[in-house]
Amino acid sequence: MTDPLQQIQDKIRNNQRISDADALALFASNDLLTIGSLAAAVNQKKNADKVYFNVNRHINYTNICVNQCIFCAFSKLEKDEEGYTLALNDIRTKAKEAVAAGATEIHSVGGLHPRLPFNFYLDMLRTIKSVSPQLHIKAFTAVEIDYFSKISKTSVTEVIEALQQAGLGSMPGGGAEILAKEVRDKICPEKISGERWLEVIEQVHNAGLKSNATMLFGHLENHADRVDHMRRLRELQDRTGGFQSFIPLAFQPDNTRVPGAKGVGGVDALKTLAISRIYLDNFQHVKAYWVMLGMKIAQTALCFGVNDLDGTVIEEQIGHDAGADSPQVIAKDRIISLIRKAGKTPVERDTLYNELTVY
Ligand code: V47
Ligand code: SF4
Repeated sequence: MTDPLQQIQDKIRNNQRISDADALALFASNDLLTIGSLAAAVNQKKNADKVYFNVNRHINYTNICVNQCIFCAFSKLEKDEEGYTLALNDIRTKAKEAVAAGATEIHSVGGLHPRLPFNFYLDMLRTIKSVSPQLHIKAFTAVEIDYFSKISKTSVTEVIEALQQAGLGSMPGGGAEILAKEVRDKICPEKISGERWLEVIEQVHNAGLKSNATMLFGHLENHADRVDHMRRLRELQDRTGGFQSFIPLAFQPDNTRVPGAKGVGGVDALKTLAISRIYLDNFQHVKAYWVMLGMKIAQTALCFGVNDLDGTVIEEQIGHDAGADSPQVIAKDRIISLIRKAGKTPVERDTLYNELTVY
């Protein structure tokens, strides 16, 4: 083991936080197996052998978006043939299908539509809740919350309160991308700033809602940008404790406008997941989102510090529009089997990590 890794190992053993320089040293190291075993040790202390998943369904209510993030193959303009907006009846049908399939969660995000009123989103939440009050709705990103505040001409606090009253249960972690301005200026210039993303999420947490945090990696960012991103999340988590899981999203390059984009290799994916597990000592969970990673890397990540495989998903669009070659849906039995074959204990959870069944 090389010296910097030895020092980091000592810190981990003594339950000390690793520094930004340590994280950069880990990114610079080619000793993937040592990094993985350090991350696995951190995770073992936090979560033992348990690996969580849930039964959920995605509903992307519209792909029409006023932003044009260059990494996004999902968004369309209103005039585009492939642009769509789901009617409330379609949303009701999808929620019913989800309940019939045993889902406990609806995960719902969409584009920033130029003409839908804020009431549409409130009606959508009420519609899903009318199908089953027990369904947990994890919906909207900080980007959307900021947009709703603009279109409704009300404060972020009022928007969050109205959404909560209509049935919002928590928020996913999207829209974070890479928080650094220099990268955002290139990949998503119209999107809210990294500072604004953090500010909105702080208000979400202060309102009592949990959220996740993502990091889109493998495009134009460098290792320092990734560490800067994680540092800002760690600082916010110290203040609010409102993040549940960290989700590194492997960039899918097809149909996007990222120059020279090649996608993420297995080594980079596993290293990034492992380093995030070591660095984010105040996050309980690190999730391998199999849609973007592929099932084989997602399963392997369970030996590299990851303790969550997200859910059954059903009808994923954002990653598949950008060429993800994972399936559209994965059966619960298959997730359980993949977790078992990694030598771990599968635990079906609800969105807030209450344990439903230990297999
Ligand atoms: O914010 C867009 C990303 C995110 C691409 O919180 C892309 O449980 C890869 O946030 N390649 C939305 N990623 C998805 C998301 C998410 C997914 C699963 C679970 C959770 C959770 C959250 O997808 C966007 C953006 O960062 N994205 N385009 C692409 N080409
Ligand atoms: Fe719009 Fe979100 Fe796609 Fe950006 S990532 S273009 S905000 S849907």
